[in-house]
Amino acid sequence: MAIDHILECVAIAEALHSRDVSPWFADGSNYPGTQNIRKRLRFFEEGLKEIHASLKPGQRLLVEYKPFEPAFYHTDIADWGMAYLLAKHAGPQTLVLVDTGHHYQAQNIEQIVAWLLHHQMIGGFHFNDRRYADDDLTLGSIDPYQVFRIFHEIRMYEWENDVTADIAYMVDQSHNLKHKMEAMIQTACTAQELYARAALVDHGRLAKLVAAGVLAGGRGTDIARRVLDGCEAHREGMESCQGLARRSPPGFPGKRLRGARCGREASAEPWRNGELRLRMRLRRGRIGGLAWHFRGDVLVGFLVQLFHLGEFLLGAGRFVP
Ligand SMILES: [Mn+2]
Repeated sequence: MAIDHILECVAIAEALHSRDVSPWFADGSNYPGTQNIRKRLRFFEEGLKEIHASLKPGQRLLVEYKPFEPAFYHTDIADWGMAYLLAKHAGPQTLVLVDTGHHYQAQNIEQIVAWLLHHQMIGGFHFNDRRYADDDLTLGSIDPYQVFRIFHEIRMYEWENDVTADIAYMVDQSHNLKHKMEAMIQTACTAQELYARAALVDHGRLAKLVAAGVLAGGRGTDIARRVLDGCEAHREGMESCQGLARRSPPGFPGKRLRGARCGREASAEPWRNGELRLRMRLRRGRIGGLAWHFRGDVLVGFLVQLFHLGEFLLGAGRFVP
């Protein structure tokens, strides 16, 4: 019956000009000894072979794996290796599908992707994000770097081999707390952004750095130096401003703390003195004949405190019985 159903899916896919058929095999068992694992494996091998025989030229059958759920003792296709072997056994139009939520904690998904790329056995993705199990959360909401690393492996493979990997990028999410359209737009935008980031990597330069063995230490050192440079510039800037403040005539803070001067002195790199300028800039004006001035940071601090006070009052009103 299950095979008949998939054969019907293959026919429908052909009628709809859908190249890929991606069945979800939610099969397994919940207790040891209740099923013959090897017998089920043979059923799977025979079934997939039969389905492969029904594929039209150009159609692809994608085999998805998952370690647990809905079965909690064993699933028939529990990991990428099992999916790979089944796909190889079924025939050349069968490939592996990677659902990013179908892995154990801390599993190196990009390594799996790299292996499947190497063997030209990756057919597609089901994108989603996860924290505990197959949470089906919005892509990149928990670990955007994971998605970047996957895209990086793909782009690296394409650069090295001068090909475009024929991968079906699909989304497999289930949103219970978010509007589904909102979640889908977030996922599509996140995927595009992270793919663009991976596409920006200079693979030629990266390969040279890897070959020279300077990447692991060099990158960290460079970042550490930049951070220290920034701290140093900030410290110098603050000292020069304090010095100006001490030298200026009393009674006129507007002149005493003119931020532009401090900004220029610390502006070896623009990003270094952003905070400095915010803190030290003065604005002066005249209302009804009264001279007034304020410091930007004092105003911002006041507004933040006001916000917290409001938050506190609202919270107190809501939660105190
Ligand atoms: Mn899936």
